[in-house]
Amino acid sequence: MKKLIHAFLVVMLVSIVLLVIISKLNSSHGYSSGNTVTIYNWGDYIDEELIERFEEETGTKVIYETFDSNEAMMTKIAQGGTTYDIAVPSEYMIDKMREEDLLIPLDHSKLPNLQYIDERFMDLPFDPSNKYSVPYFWGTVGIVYNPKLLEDMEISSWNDLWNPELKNQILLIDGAREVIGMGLNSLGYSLNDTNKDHLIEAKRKLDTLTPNVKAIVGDETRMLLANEEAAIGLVWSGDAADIMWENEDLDYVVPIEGSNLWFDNMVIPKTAKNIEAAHQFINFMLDPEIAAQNTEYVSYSTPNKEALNYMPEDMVTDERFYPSPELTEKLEVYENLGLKNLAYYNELFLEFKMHRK
Ligand code: SPD
Repeated sequence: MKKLIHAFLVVMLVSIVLLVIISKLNSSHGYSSGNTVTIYNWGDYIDEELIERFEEETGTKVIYETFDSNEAMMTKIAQGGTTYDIAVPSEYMIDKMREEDLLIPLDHSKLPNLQYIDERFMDLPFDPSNKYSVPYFWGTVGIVYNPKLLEDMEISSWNDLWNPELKNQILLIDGAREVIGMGLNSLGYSLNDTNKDHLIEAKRKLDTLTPNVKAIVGDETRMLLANEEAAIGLVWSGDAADIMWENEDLDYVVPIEGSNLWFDNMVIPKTAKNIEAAHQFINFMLDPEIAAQNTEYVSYSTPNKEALNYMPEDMVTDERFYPSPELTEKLEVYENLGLKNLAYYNELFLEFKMHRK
């Protein structure tokens, strides 16, 4: 028995020594569970050099993961089992996450750089007083097109996409709200319509677009359009800006019937383990010079009005990506339509995708 106790004590001692060595090794690299921050963001939505800079400046290691839709992001966070300290949902999803008690209120005293955000992007209906969220990027949904491939075809309306000459030429965002929204807008209905007859009508109309749809894709859209493998894309404005930077022949238009104005904001989900570092990272991204560098890299529109002073003139005066308040007022922001309606949008979108096969 004595031998057994002795062996047990030796094993315990060795384990403790090993644990101390491992934790010392981790902290000598500057990392321990206390100084990591885990970020969950859209794909291609940050200049990775800034992640390194944040790590160097603060000694906090960044773990970075990406998602490609609001729905996928929310499902993962709601399921639990993750330790995201920051996520970047769009407006309607922020409202939904708040409703489902998935967000932690922000401590504004730790976000002094919030002063640089343009008032137009603060205190919006999906998050009054910015209790839970801080603006990251904003933009529109529209059509990027290649006039060279389209000869003289005019593209200014959603309905132009139904032209039979566009067979197999269109790429669509893999997003239920964007695609069903396009169907609704093309019929003159609101992007937040919940009338079942209107939604079915929009889905039927979308089914007739099928011959023109080459693919429903995510971040690959940019490469396919820039390489002229398709002539048209339903895209978020920042992707259009990026594609047009790669291929100057392309252009971007927000259709005459109207479209979506969206806001992606940083939030701290309930899954957060390092709330202090989350605030630090958010404040870092709000610094005007950092925000300017990130904007130039990502190509989306920044809500940081001070950052505009650090950016190239031609970028900030391009009305296609910094539309006037008069134009943005005519666009619609997605509303949180509630669980049942959002599920119905998803169901119709899935049926539309199946219809293509
Ligand atoms: N590649 C980054 C894409 C981010 C776009 N977010 C837009 C969401 C609009 N609801």
